[in-house]
Amino acid sequence: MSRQDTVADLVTRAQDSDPRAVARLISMVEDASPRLREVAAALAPYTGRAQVVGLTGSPGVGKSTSTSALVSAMRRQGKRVGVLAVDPSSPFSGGALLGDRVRMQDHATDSGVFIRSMATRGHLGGLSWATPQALRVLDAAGCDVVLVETVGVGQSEIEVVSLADTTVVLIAPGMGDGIQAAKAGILEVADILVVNKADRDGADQTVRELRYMLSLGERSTGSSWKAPIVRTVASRGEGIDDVVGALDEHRDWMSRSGERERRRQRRAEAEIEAITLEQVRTRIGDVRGGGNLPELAKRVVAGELDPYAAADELMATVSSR
Ligand SMILES: Nc1nc2c(ncn2[C@@H]2O[C@H](COP(=O)(O)OP(=O)(O)OP(=O)(O)O)[C@@H](O)[C@H]2O)c(=O)[nH]1
Ligand SMILES: [Mg+2]
Repeated sequence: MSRQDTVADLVTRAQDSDPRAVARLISMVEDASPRLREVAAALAPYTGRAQVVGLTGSPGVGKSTSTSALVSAMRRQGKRVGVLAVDPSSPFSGGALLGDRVRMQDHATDSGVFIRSMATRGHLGGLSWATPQALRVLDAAGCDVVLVETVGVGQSEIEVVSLADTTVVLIAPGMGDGIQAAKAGILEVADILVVNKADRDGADQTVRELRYMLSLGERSTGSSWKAPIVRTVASRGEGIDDVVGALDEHRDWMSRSGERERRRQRRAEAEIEAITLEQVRTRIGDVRGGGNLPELAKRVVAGELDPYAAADELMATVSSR
């Protein structure tokens, strides 16, 4: 693949499911290549088709195993599937992480599956910036479903929710995981709850706890969607068809109820906001290197100007560029 490939060529080839073109486009958006804008513009007409499914849950709960099993089940239905494994703690990117590579190797030679790991550490705003662009690439490449796996570390769970049409929260029996999830507000964002490792003791208890806690929450949400609780043994593929069924039901409900449009509208708003903030930061950075920031600061120190008024002046310079 030469550097001279035009963006339009890459997009055409991605649509013909050329994995190298897909990988190249994702790298371009991830590295904020100078051609990022061109890529975004070229992708825009082909996006909006894929169902974006976020999978989240504590480390080791079985997200990658479940993702891999879901890919197999969806491939049997003839769907094209994209997988984005987002690791907010890792600086490594590009190839799959070792463990995931092992779990995903069944799909490595399948031309209907695109798998990509992304590291978001060091990205300003974490998931909010690079991941939606990678999603657009997979969407434009004709994926029917894109599965986004994120390790559950606080904020990233909430971020994956804002990306997804459907959010799946995985919980393992015991360890008070269900209660922890309720405390962290994660149950509220779950469209589908999966109790994985149902081969372990305590699965019934966890399902009961979750059902009870969901019933408490139902009164306040007012939504006509009631999050189902599905039991799985992902490592043996058990219950995976039930998850696929729940995903299909949720997708249908989303389009019927208008919730899909509402979520996508919010998602686009958040995306525009993130890009704008990034641009403002960059321009303020430019201002720092020779603009009027030092002068404004002097006047604040001297008591001639309050910091809010100074910020207004700085914003005026930034936005007039
Ligand atoms: N007993 C049992 N083990 C499982 C099941 N599903 C996954 N595992 C095992 O649990 C371990 C962790 O699974 P992963 O799929 O890597 O979990 P993960 O949530 O992706 O982990 P991180 O990405 O590190 O957060 C692996 O050893 C799996 O084989 C299950 O249903 N039952
Ligand atoms: Mg994993």
